[in-house]
Amino acid sequence: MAYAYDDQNIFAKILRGEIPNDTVMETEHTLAFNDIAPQAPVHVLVIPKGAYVTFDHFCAEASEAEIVDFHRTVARICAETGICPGDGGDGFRVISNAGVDGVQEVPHYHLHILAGRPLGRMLA
Ligand code: DGP
Repeated sequence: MAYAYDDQNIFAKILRGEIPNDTVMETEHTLAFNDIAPQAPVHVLVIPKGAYVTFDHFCAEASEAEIVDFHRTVARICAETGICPGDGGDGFRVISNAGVDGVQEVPHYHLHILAGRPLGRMLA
């Protein structure tokens, strides 16, 4: 695996405080903020603070503490937003785009949380 991290990407600038963001939740290893162009009533981006390009890069090289913190943060946001089916919410989708075929726009690993409307069947 050979990933070169571009520290001039937009999310790196957000992490350095060079670009403002609408923060939803922040932890030791993770930042979550609202997407600038929301595709649904709930559209939150969750990013690790570390320099990882894609899902596979993150899972291969991040520490267990970072990986657990990241996913617990995703789950906490879903719970606090009231979208978890197990708590009576209407559900959600989590997506991570990677590379050219995944149409990844920002080369800093991020996960989209989408909810608040019927999202349709999406396999492609
Ligand atoms: P993608 O890399 O294709 O998984 O999607 C990147 C997302 O990032 C896209 O939904 C739009 C969002 N985005 C791009 N620039 C900014 C920004 O400056 N601020 C915020 N909050 N979101 C951004």
